[in-house]
Order: sequence, then C-alpha cells, then structure tokens
Amino acid sequence: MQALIVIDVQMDFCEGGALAVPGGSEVVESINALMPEAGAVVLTQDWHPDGHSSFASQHSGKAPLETVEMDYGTQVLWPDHCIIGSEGAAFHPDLDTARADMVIRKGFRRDIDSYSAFFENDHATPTGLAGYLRERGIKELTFVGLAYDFCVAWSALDAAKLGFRVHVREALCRAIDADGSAAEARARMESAGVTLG
Ligand code: VGL
Ligand code: ZN
Repeated sequence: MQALIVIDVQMDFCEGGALAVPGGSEVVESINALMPEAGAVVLTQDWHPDGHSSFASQHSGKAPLETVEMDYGTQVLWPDHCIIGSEGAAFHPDLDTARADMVIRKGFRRDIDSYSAFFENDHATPTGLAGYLRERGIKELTFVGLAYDFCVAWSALDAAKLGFRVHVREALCRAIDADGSAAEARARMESAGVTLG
C-alpha cells in the first residue's frame, strides 16, 4: 500500500506567515486532488512551544537563517513560527484535513528541532511514524508540501534510509531555498534513491 505524506501545509509557511515559503499556498489544491487516490493520507504539523530553541529570538545576537551548534549538531535558526495552538500553526484552511487518517506533530520539545516526520534533528529520536506506517503495511510513500529543502527533504531521506520506496512530487512542494539549499536537497535525495518528479 502507498501513502501520501503531506508535510507542514500550515499558515506560517504560507504567504503572510511567520516563515513564509514563496508560493506556499499554491500547492494546496493539487495536494487535495491527490488525496482520494492515496491508500492512506498522513499530515504533519510543525508544533513548537513558545521559546523553542530553533527560534533566533532565543539566541542573543543571532538572526534567522544564521546557525548555532547544538549538542545534536548544527541548527539553522528561524523566526518564531508554528507556536502550539496559534493561528500560524493551523493547517491552511483549504487543505482537506478531513481526508487525513493520521496527523503527526513534531518539534514539540523545546531543546530539539524536528524537520523530519520520522526522527528529531538528532537523527535518533523517533516520532513514531515509521511504526505506524509499518503496522499498516505501507511500503511506498509520496511526499508533498513545505518546505521542499527542509522538512520534505529530511523526511524523504529518512524514509529512504528506513527502507520505504520514496517519491517526492516536486510540483507540489515549495522551497525556502536559502543559500542553494533546494539544489543541495535535490542532489541528496537523488543519491539516496528518492524518485523526484
Ligand atoms: C520547516 C524550518 C523550520 C519546514 C519547519 O516545514 O520545512 N522549516 N521548521
Ligand atoms: Zn519549525
């Protein structure tokens, strides 16, 4: 069975949001159109407590897109976004959330970020999604959503590592594209055997 994994189609990643991804809302309608054909639909939701350690506001002298060294590695810093329960953390109002079998939240621990739907940014702490998919007999995953070069790419790479067959529908993703990050993500996914297109 095949699942559609919809990454972070939330207000803060759409136009006017705190961490707006250019063209973010453009993908919503086409993602909805894919849902009826999918064997399962999973939505992810970036879900940070106030004062999350990935926010530049928590690091004096640091601006968004600068980095800090955490004990789990280098972390890019972001504007405050997707605060638990806020409007910015809500799904885009046109996203067909009623079609979702499963909604998984990530990034809810203050001291560690989680781009991937499978592991937190230490690449070791599982979110539980792999177990959910395996228990349902799902072996093939199609990823869409925001942002292509961060949460989509990290999720797709982890899924490939975990042994799923992985596709990314690039036309249904939008990138932040800081410092060539979209091209780099694309190259990493290609060499990991992720099908793009
Ligand atoms: C994301 C940066 C910070 C994403 C989430 O959804 O790609 N990017 N938090
Ligand atoms: Zn985030």
